[in-house]
Amino acid sequence: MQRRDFFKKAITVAGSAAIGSTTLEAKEAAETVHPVDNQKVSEIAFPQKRPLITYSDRPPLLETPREVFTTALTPNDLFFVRWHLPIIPTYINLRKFSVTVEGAVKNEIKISLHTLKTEFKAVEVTAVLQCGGNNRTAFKPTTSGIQWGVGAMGCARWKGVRLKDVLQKAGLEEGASWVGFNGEEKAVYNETADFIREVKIDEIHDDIILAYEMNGEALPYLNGYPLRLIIPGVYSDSWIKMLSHITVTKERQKLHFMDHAYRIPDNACECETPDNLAAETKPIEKMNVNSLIGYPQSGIKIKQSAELIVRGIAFDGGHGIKTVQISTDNGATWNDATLDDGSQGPYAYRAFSYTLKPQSSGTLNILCKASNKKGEIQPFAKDIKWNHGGYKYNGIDEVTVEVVS
Ligand SMILES: Nc1nc2c(c(=O)[nH]1)N[C@H]1C(S)=C(S)[C@@H](COP(=O)(O)O)O[C@H]1N2
Ligand SMILES: [Mo]
Repeated sequence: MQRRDFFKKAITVAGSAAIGSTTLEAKEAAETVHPVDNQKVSEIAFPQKRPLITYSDRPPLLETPREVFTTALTPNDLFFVRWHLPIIPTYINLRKFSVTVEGAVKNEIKISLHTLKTEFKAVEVTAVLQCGGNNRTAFKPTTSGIQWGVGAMGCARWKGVRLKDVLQKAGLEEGASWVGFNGEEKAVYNETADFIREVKIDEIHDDIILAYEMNGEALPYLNGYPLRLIIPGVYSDSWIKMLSHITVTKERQKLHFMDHAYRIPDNACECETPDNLAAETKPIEKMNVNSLIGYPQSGIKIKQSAELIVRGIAFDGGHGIKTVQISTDNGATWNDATLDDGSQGPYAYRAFSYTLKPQSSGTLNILCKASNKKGEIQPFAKDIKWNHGGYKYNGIDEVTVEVVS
């Protein structure tokens, strides 16, 4: 891609993301970005990150390259990044930083990071953080939003305190039903909605935590330092980063990012067509079953005489992975891959491997398909149902390599 072109694209995406996902801007982004030539690792690294696939630098939109997905944990410095608003504080004073719990609570409280770490029980959970728009480029026709490839996801071990314990400290008022979460970043224009997401109080469980550590280190700045919400099993749009305000309400608030974004058709197939959009929508919420081949990557050459170890990861919304299967005959027959021991728990990636010996030289397609303990199976890419936001893509993954004798 020409340098000039690249900047033009970067600016268009940045502009649209900065202003928020009004239909017009989102549409503009979809029309201007060409997914294929965007799938390149940048030469520039952001703080605490190695170079990543870069869609915008303001706000930062960084994708993890496919080859990283061969292990159950994703390194912090390769973990993808997504922000909606561009003015992200570059300095957090930990002496002053606190998370405020306000609204329909008995006592409004401000809790410092130090208090969270010393006066609340520390808990840990390993969980996949996946954007609802991960692999959006696979939808045909193109849908609006960031044109992510396969790497708008990652899996980390999160450490922090239970949301439940923090809410209990403030004490809920009678009738309290929703909790809203807001981070420290700001929009360019006052008119732009804050990125606030809400969770239903009766859906809060012990694994929903306010995390201050990721894979044994303080959260990286771009992944929400110093504190973020972790909701295992659901898409990451509500995993608010740089969390500073928790607002309890009795009624649902009217919020742009709850009412207009991150919603899918509220019908049995969760699908629609561009000419006939669904009248009713619902939040995307629980993740469906999914898997990805991290190695080999499409385009590489494999020696026919050598064994090839296919590696990748599989996950779902917490029911647990049952099988990962590999096909080398375009889905006619399937063989079980070997899964890791699953000791990271039901919300984590399961790393898999499968050893194959190419039968002949020429083009070889390798497909991988996961199923979960609830009986859900990934569909073939051609059977994926379309939705206008390009959410929840989970088509069977495929890479194509060249076998040489
Ligand atoms: N404060 C804040 N938190 C946020 C967002 C945001 O824009 N601001 N985006 C959400 C979305 S849509 C995603 S996909 C994840 C991305 O998390 P990551 O940047 O750590 O990968 O953060 C979520 N939390
Ligand atoms: Mo997202």
